[in-house]
Amino acid sequence: MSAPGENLRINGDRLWDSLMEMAKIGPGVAGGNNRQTLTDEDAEGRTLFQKWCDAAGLTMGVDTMGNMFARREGTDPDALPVYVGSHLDTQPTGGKYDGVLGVLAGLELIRSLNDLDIKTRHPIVVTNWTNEEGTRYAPAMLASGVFAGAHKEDWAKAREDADGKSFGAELERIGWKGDEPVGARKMHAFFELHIEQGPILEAEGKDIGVVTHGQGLSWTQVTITGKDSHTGSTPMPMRKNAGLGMARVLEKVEEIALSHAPNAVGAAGHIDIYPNSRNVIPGRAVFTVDFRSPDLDTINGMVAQMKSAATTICEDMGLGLEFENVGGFDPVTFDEGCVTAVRNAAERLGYSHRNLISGAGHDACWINRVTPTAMVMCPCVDGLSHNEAEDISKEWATAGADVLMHAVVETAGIEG
Ligand code: HGY
Ligand code: MN
Ligand code: MN
Repeated sequence: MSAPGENLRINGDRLWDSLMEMAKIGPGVAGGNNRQTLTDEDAEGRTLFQKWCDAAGLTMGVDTMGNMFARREGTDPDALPVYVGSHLDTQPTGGKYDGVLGVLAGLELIRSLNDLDIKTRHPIVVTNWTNEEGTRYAPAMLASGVFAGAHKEDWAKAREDADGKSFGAELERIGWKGDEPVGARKMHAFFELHIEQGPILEAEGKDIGVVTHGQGLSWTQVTITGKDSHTGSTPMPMRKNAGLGMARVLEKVEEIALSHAPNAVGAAGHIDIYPNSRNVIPGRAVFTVDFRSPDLDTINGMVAQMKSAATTICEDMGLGLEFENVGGFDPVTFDEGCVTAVRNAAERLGYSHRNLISGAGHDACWINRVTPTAMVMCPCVDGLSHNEAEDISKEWATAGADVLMHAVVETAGIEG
């Protein structure tokens, strides 16, 4: 495969302007974004992305899960396309760059190829995967998971949000249900640029993360039931306090994760308590335990330990207990050839780099099941993400997009 010209660089100012333009859609309350999947804000962001793709001469396809595919023709129309992209949906208190950088850097490399009138043999397709975050609709990476055959489409479309609105109904409502059968597209390779969402690259002064692996994750939804009763008049020994039961289980989650340090993490980010009234003993607690590790046995071991501890706690307290698996995927080893293309690109461009295991899950983790896949990462300030204060520099974004372009173009093959 021919390597692209040394002078091939993206337009960092134009990329940054596009990031700032997209960040205006679904603003948060502290400088970040709240552009949750299948909301009107998500629809607005999709429309802006579609407008930019039209202006770049791309042909847009949308599948029945709302995944967007913007195609730039190659010189060989029969060659399978090289895909590049990430997600435009955000956390409720999300940053401006998580996911968005990967989609808009994919668009920027197309814009730069257009500027330089560079053709590639394989077509290139820029992708926006629906519902990567998994906040409104669990699990995370839902639509890329359906695309990769990890989830059934009907099951995914039946997922409901906290207000009982289904994924399928909301996708129709915002007008982004496409007609392409999900998963029908075949790929030559897939590359995703993403902020690290951790502290390593910044701490080591590295420009680029060459992502060799991704942690696996398990999401177990735990429901503890006790008895609503008066916080004043109910004697302590008579209480069935589901909130207290949850607190004891969450202490155990922390202990279990720390017992598998340094390659394991655990917490509960989603917690609902009922009836959540100041003077009522909580009768029900529903929370999702998020365990992660690069090692599958460690993940499964932590889940088993948590279930055993929760069972003992609830038996001792006379509380009801239910478990439901609401998401997960195995640890990922990315494709050697694609990882090498990323590493070669960083070397060629003179960017400092190091191998990295992704702590967060990404659409690339599922797409790696159906095509050779790799990720490029750039640093983020203090490693902070899933927080409105998430921040990166234009230089980091530009370096990541330059490496993404070289890896994609090298894989797609420059023509003429
Ligand atoms: O949960 C994750 O790792 C991703 O940010 N959705
Ligand atoms: Mn993301
Ligand atoms: Mn995220």
